[in-house]
Amino acid sequence: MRLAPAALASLPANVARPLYDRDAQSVGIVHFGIGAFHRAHQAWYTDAAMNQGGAGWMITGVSLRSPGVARQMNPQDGLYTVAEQSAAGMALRIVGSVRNVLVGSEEPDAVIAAVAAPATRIVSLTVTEKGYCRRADGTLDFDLAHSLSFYYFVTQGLLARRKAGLGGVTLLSCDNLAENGAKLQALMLQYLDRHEPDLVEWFGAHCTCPSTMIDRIVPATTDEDRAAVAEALGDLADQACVVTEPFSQWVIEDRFASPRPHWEGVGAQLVAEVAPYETAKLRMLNGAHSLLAYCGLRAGHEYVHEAIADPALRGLAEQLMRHEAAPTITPAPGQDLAAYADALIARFANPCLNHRLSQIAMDGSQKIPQRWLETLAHNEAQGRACPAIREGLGAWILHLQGHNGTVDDPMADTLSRAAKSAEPMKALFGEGGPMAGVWPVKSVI
Ligand code: CS2
Repeated sequence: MRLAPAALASLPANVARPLYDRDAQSVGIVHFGIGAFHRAHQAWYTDAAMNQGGAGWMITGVSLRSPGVARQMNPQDGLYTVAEQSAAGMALRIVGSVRNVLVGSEEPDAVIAAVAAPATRIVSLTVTEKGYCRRADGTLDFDLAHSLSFYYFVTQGLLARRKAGLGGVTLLSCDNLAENGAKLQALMLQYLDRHEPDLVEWFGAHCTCPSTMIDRIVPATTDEDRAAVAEALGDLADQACVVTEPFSQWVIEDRFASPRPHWEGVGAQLVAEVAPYETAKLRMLNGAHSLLAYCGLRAGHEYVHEAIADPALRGLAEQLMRHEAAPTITPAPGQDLAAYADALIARFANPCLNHRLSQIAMDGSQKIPQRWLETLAHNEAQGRACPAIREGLGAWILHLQGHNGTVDDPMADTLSRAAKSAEPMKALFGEGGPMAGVWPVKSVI
């Protein structure tokens, strides 16, 4: 038996399920990149908002290329389980906010129609750092941003909206980039300027791109996870389940072009200024994650909880968070960076979450600038050294040299070549190097 609407009534009593009539809801959100993170985060908040009575916020998910998630979710009518893992056990909730999943490469017209539908108010994204198709200097790479990118689908959908006399949408980036909203807006404008210059003004007048800080640790789902969830559901298979930690945070700049779900009623923070939260999260959480990933793999560990239990690595993570990243951040009123570091250490130590270091080690070229180089550049300007980040960069170079197996990164070939040269730091970060981008750092070369 497979999870489906008809199975909801017979689930074990401890499994929470949607409290709203799913069939009566229209789709209000089109989401690009419906991976495990979105399912445990934005879709989960949106489901909670509909549980509280909000209406019309079902989600059409889009995978640009891979049919995998569509094959998992569509036969289940979009239903899936969020399993929160902690020492207290597994807390299960069936999320009902996903209506369907479209695959861009298979049904491009349906994706465009979803963006163009009158009820669509929000187009959100978790396409990962590399999905924004940026060059090292931060500008749009037009060769990557082609007809199978979200830029194309969003643009075609917006053209149809304008033609039909409809309003714009809010474009909501939920990826780990600094100032993700402003970046998305700038990149989108570069795309429009090149491909649909007539739409630039309309876009400016009818669409907004708020920034967000998104946080929840969601390891890639494994077959063991699926087996454990199936058992907890009373022998019901769920191909789309996600396993995550109890903690979750979402800080959103309150600058929407159109109505939105009442996310603040279910734990999200709607604020005027996201930057202090986003900066702390990227430089402290993600910065420490990447450090644990490369140094942890070098030391022979497999998971985050193992790396943080290693005293030397824990010391490095503490050094990075408390003494290198925190001094570069101006906290918002009430934001306590020391307490934040304490909480992060405890979250990393969750032994019930098998978060692979190799998952975090992926796509270093896309992550390291906002996680480490920005911190390094700020400290450099103050004449302060960053020994933990230096150590991390050394471990990344080993990784690029093949120490941990195949390098998974869109720039793998160029990076590996530079890392194998006689002076790898110089070859990577020096003038003309692949990492000599928006955050030039001198102290490492
Ligand atoms: C991780 C993040 O994979 C990675 O690079 O650092 O996905 C991290 O788990 C999330 O940002 C936590 O919110």
